[in-house]
Amino acid sequence: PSPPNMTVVDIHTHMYPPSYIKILESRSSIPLVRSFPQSPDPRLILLQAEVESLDDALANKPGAKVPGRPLTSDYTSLDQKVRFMDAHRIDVSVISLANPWLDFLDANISGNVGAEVNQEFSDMCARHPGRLFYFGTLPLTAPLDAIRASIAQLKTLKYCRGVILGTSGLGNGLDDPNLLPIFEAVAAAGLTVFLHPHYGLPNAVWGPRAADYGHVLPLALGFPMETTIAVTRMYLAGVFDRVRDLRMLLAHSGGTLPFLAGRIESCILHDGQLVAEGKVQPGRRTVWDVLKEQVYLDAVIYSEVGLKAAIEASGADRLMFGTDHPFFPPLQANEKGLWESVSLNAEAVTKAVGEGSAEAKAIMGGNAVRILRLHEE
Ligand code: 5CU
Repeated sequence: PSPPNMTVVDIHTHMYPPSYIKILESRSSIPLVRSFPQSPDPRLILLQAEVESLDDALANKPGAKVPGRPLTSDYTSLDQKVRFMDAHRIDVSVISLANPWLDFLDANISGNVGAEVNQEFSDMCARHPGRLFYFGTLPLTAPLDAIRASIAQLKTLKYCRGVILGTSGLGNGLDDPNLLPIFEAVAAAGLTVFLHPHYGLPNAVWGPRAADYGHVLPLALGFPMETTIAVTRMYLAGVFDRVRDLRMLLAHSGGTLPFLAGRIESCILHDGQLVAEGKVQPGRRTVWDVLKEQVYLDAVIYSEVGLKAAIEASGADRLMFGTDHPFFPPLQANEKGLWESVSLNAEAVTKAVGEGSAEAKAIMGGNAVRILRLHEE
């Protein structure tokens, strides 16, 4: 158990259920799972930035690096998830399918796969009542009716508290007007959107020496910029005003949104086109307003500097602790099975708001219990 008077909730923690792994094993383009003689575990290859190393390894190119990341039982086993929670004194986890969700599935199968995956998550939560909740997954490549049916299914599933969403939407991003009915239906169902990156930035941005830098550039910079751009596009398209009940939890403390909100606002105020079109009226809701009214941020930023910006932007009552388990495992196992990626995030909370403070308790779990209604079964 966590320290007295403190419930620890992890709202950013992923799994790939067995049926999903089977799909990845059957694929020949990313995302896929493949075994290589150089690696004891199968490899999970997800990102566009990993395609070159995948091709080199498949072609047995001399000096080719083993691509992707090891697919350990941490990604697939519920028992392992609960062991991880116990080792890190996490009382409750809100689990979600990891990227790239159902984004790559053909329209004719994604509705059924989505229904199966969402039911698997529900069944996993039912095995640990009160300790596990989840964010479901929408079959966004399926026809609109199937997406609506999925939202209706998720609304009835006892442990579901929201939907995890990437930035591609129906294929044209989250400012796509065709996505508005989906956002409206999700909001009306009382489901929080957990916005998570996957696509990063185009590979060319990382330059010709990208292979020398491992996964650092796409993960540390590409992921947060992707989130920042997606939410800014939504803001500029007026999505938050059109769907006032929409609540979005942004991964990685909102990417760089808390840091860049002032610059976004200034660019809006100084944009001749927007001003001429009457889009910059006095009394309009600013990015700052949306951050405080419709956005929640996770606390997965690994440093008190980023966390303080998130607190300034959205408020300590809108931040929620997360781990990003099972990504970022320790490279060398330690005897207690503790993960540095977890302690960095927990320490950032302590350093930002003080150990044992009311804000620390809220960020570590109280906010999640209130916002995601985790006291209700
Ligand atoms: O290490 C990675 O690639 C990832 C990923 O794909 N998704 C995620 O949530 N965290 C890290």
